[in-house]
Amino acid sequence: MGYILSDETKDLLADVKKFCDNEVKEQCKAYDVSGEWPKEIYDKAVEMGLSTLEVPKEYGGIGLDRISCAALYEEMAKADAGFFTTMTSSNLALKPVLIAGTEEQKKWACDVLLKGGYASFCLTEPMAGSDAANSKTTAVRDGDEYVINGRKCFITNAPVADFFIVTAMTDKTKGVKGMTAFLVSKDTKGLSTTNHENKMGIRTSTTSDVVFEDMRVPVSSRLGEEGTGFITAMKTLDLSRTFVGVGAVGIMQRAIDEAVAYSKTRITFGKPIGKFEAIQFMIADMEIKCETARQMCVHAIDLMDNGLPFSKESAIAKCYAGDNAVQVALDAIQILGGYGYSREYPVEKLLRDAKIFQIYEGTNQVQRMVISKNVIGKF
Ligand code: COS
Repeated sequence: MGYILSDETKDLLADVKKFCDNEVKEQCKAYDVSGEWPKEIYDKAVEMGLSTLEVPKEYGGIGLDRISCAALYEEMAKADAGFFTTMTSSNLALKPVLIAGTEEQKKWACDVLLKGGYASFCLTEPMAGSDAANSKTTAVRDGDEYVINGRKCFITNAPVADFFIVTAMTDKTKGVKGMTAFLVSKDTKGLSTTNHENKMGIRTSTTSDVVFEDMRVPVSSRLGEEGTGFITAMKTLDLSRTFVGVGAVGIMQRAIDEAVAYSKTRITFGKPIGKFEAIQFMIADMEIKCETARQMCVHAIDLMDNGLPFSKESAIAKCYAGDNAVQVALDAIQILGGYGYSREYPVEKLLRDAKIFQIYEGTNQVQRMVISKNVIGKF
């Protein structure tokens, strides 16, 4: 399946596959229609430790290596991309804590997740999406506290999160160097979630705005020094974008599996459509895209694991996988024809789910900015 795994991980993967096949894949169809957050599925997944794969061993987690995480995340996305999004988003929020936090902050955040909690990474604002530096959220120092005011939007897990990573401007005159990150507990006065998004896809994940109204947080909740928030956010996204690519690979693999199964049973002109070269070559092209994307993710992980620069490769993996997930889902719909367009069959959902992979954790236009900056450099 494209990853070289230890026997231990293969066993773990088999357990995750079993869980996804039996408890997620079919069940999520109804939740895709209702848009309801399937708490009972998530309770079981959290119980199994699927939301804390990346919590390091020194903080009580299993600290699974990145390739193993990729294999497991792909399996989750194959079952349901909203499920994958929910499971990976707490790890996204944990990354800035592990990058810039104190020992106390790391221990606290890991404990919250290990006890079954969720977390949200709050960078995006109504006027600061791709232009993340254009943040309007402010944090004003007042003695031993900061007073935070502002609004974040499109925040995954927000309605269920136990802690939030919040970026805010501590000094607007310094541009990106005036942004600071904070680790904020859900119980903090002045914090609320609102405007639950009714999304096109990944409907089993929950997404909302997060609002801060004169929210007071202690100085000890600051992640790193003042002014380091933007760089911490960028480092976080560099790490997480490869896993977004992995999620898109999961969608592609599911699309291929569905298209292959259909092509063996659907009879046209007296034989299964899989016997026609027109279909065989479409499936071959889908496989080329899927396996290429998977290996791009593997390559980015290899660079990370070896302490080499990986920002460009992570962006390439996310961008290529996201763009091709949309195309491969469209191809699966084409192979299923009218049935592919029907909500009774699973492939139209794959297209709706795939679309977000070109948008979240940096649009694919932003990925191209990152890639071109790395290739061309400053001049
Ligand atoms: N790692 C470390 N430092 C980084 C970095 C990275 N990956 N990316 C940028 N920086 C640094 C730069 O080196 C620069 O510092 P210096 O001025 O000291 O050289 C500083 O950060 C500003 O960088 P840059 O000028 O490239 O910033 P821009 O405002 O042009 O923004 C993009 C760059 C577009 C890449 C950034 O805003 C971005 O990623 N936007 C999308 C945000 C996103 O993914 N949102 C989704 C949220 S999660 S769903």
